[in-house]
Amino acid sequence: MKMAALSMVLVLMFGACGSDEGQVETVRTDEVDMAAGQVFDPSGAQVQVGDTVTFVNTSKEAHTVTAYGSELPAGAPYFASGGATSESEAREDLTGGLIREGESYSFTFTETGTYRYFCIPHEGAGMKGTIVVEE
Ligand SMILES: [Cu+2]
Repeated sequence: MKMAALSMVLVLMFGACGSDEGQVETVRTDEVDMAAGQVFDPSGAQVQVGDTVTFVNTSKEAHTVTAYGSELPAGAPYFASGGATSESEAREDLTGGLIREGESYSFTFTETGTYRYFCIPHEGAGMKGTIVVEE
């Protein structure tokens, strides 16, 4: 009986830290901070379709919220701070999308699926995030 309980715990532990590429650890929240250290916090957020996610810059640096255009769920509109309508447009107009200290950007997700996004100036530093929109 004790052994069975122990294996159960091990299975749960391995399940939780599975390194599947498509596996994203998400937190149920509609607020994502652009935090010190050039990170989105939480990097994985989960909301329901129709929810508005607000990205708040709690750091001293300016950031962008820029969707990876090629990874949008089918039928989902493109989103980026500054209002660019494509990833290339956002990349070309970097300053237009900047969110400064204390400012925020909100987007309402009307299609279910997994959205990956990044911060243009800090993409190389790994400042990326995922929004999972559930039914
Ligand atoms: Cu950034």
